[in-house]
Amino acid sequence: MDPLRALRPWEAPEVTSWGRLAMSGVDRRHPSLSLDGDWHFQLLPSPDAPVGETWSTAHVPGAWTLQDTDDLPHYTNVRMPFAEFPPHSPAANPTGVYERTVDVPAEWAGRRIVLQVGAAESVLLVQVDGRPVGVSKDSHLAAEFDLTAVVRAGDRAVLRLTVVKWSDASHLEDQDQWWHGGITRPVLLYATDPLHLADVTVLARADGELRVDCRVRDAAGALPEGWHVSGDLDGLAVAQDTTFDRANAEDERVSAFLGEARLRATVPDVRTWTAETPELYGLTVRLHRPDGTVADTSYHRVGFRDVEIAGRDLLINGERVFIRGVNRHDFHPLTGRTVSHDDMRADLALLKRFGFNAVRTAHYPNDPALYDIADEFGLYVVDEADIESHDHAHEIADDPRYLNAFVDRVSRMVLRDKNHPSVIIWSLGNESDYGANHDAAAGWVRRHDPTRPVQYEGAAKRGWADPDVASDIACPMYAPLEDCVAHALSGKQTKPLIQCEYSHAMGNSNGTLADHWAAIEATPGLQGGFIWEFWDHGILQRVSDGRPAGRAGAGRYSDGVAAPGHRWAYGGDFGDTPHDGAFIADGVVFPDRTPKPVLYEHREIAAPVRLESFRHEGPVIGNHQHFRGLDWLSGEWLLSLADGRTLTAPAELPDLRPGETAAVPLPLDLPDDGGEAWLTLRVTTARDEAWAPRGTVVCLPQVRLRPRPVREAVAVPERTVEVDADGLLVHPLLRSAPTLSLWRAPTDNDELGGMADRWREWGLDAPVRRLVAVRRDGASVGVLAEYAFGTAVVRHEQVLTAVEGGIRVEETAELPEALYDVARVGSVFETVAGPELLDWFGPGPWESYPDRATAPVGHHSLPVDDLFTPYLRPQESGGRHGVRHFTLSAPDATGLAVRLDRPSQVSVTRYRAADLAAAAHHDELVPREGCVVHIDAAHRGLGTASCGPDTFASYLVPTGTHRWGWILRAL
Ligand code: IPT
Repeated sequence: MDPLRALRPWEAPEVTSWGRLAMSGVDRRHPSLSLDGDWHFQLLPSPDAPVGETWSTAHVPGAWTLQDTDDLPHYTNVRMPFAEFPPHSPAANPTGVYERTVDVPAEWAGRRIVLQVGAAESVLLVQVDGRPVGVSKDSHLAAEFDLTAVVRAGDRAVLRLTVVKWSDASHLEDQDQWWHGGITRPVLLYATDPLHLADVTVLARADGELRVDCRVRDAAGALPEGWHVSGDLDGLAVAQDTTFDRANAEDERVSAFLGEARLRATVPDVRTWTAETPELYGLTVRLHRPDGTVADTSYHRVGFRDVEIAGRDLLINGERVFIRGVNRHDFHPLTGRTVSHDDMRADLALLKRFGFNAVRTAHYPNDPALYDIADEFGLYVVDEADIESHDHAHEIADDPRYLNAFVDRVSRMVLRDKNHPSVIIWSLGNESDYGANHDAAAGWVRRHDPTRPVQYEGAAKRGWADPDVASDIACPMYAPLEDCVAHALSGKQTKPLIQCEYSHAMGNSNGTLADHWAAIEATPGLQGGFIWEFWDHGILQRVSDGRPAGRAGAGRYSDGVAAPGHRWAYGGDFGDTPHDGAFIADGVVFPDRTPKPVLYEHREIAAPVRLESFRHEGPVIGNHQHFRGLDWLSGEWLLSLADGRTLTAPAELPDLRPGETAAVPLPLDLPDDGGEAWLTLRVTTARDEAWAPRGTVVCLPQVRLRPRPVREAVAVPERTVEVDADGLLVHPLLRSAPTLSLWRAPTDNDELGGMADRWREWGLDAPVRRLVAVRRDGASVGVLAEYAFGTAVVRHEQVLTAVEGGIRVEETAELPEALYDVARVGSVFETVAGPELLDWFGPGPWESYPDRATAPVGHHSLPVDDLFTPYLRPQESGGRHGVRHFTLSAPDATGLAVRLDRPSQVSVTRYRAADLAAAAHHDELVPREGCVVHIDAAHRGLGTASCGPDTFASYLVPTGTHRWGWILRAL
């Protein structure tokens, strides 16, 4: 047994590391010797098991749970996957032994040689040539070890990294995500001069003041007399601050073992950094030997900006900004927590394109690349420490054995990330109750970095305005909007109110997002929040053997859908128990980063340019940004008329400062005919941005120019309508006649919010129809039916009238009080096979529901198969809100046209609600040949009840009489 394992550090919470170097703000990832690639690998059943003779291979970086081992991914949310209480871990404890040889470059002779392991979960033990070197915990931050004494330049060394999956630290890493094991970020070696920069702290203020504090050490011992530092900021020389040196010398504060020096400069006419204007300067810090030669350098991209809280406002450079944020995990459907630089860039570019300006690194420090990219693209970051003790939160928050771990995890994050302008707030972690261990960590941060606020939801929970808790921000999760507004209006608010999590994106969700933002923008004291969350964490799984596809799965998905023979796995799909099912699929993007409809909704809600109104002199444009004008944008007018025409003209965007509005001339004439009319301003990027090519849509603000005429005149009766013995419409275009529907395939919100259970109890999913009477009256047939839903009965009447070219359907349904909250009231029918394309006039083109309906009204066209959104667990999907009329056509232009009396919720898919409700994954669904069409008089909002508030009362389906009418014609 090796000595490190004999010490059993995996059950010693007070041991956070041994032999590990201090974290610092000097980024050593480049240049370096990469040790990524295939390593010899063994997976032991426990850390006590002997290492055997037989080795396989494992790729580094990468979790072993996704690399053909028998230890598969396991998903739990709150509960721990094992029964042992903290600080204990189970006896069956997968332990990976990674081994490889390393040729230490000969030119490193005389240099200080350091090993960096980017991330390992949850305990890392390091040996070189059998000698113990170090131990580390804290699964989402790098660990560095000084190997100078144990390797020789020019020689070969055997490096062994042992990773123990379960430990005392697992109880601190109980985040809502898959459990994995292994080395998940890059491993590398680097070398420095013995005289080196141990830490660099950059402070760059919006007034152009630059201060760079350097800590210097010499591995040889005492620092040589005469060392000094210098800096260069984009060609501007940055000098060492002699006042600082004198004060240090007079105070005798520093010894010969710790050097401290400060660089200072004032940048004239500084270009400040904000999320809208991510201006960066390149700073090189040089450490010189007494003879002036350079011993070490550190490169930083510097953003000049201020963060402060004034009263109840969070200010960036003195401006109260809205925080349009999302929570982001490090995730990839093939590699788990290992995310490449390119993938991270694509993540953040997507967020920028959809109007986000902030990321919370839920719930641990993300890969270091994320912060570089956030600096570059312009995103505010709430940087969160790797602490979530959800299942045993109360016990751990005050457990002194874990005190060290709390301070260690928070302080190491701050030390690593403090030089990033994007980081504006430190978060102490997530869902870990609130105890003395948090206060200790907060105390460390406040002393080390007084330039940024600290937040922690568990502390804020004790009182949003409480000055004594470790949170400068009131950062609740899933607080009802009315509570937030009431707090802001109470006169008692003392802190900015920014929800750390809101609007839970599980399945077909995020209802009322626009209502939230209307309130936030209208209520001083409310500043925004972070949507939960970015990713659906579906792991690509082979259906044949149930194993993760791993890196071999590359390319086996597109447009959010797994290729045949594959599916997106969620909790339970790997035989993992206990598990929390599809709760892991709750993001605004699919596992392959395909945007869900809510992203388009968000883009419009976050629009930097808006159409405020239309006056007789023309549309009024407003600049809703905080820091910049509109010169980075181009515009185009689209005038959509109900008669099918869309007129276009280039738009000149006015020169507006933030907050300003101006009326502009409209270079288009509104025709007298054409009915309802909508004016859209199509806003795109005017030039290439780091996150989007020129021409990328930024937003589509819209105003209505002319309302809808009251109702289209009914055409003359010309013949009779045919119904069968059950009173059901017989029509050559329909495979099944329109019948009453009160049900939808439950969304995740419907399921977890309890509505779906109630609907099943009421029998909404299995109505029993009874024909009551058929009455003929000239060209009309009146059909009265009763639908029994358990004990409740709904009377449904259809009056079918032959009109020119088709049939007019007028429907009435009387919903009794007993059915006080149903999914929908409307008709459902199925077409014959053939139609493949939906053309419609209404909001679009993306999916919309009554409480998620910001899409602009216009003429839209999509293949039927693309209307459906493949939410991971099949559920209600594909709806289009406010549809006025539509056609469903086959390639030969045959098909049907429907004109609705009122703008209505419509959906066209290949699935009956029951088909969707019966499936757990998409590979189980069999598309129908025809189209399943729903036309709803009323449709329930989506809300966010899977975690948080349900939709508002105004989006529920009322009881009483519902009337709707439509005309069906052949094309
Ligand atoms: C909250 C968690 O912070 C987050 O990790 C995630 O689990 C989210 O909810 C739901 O998906 S905690 C919840 C119990 C309120």
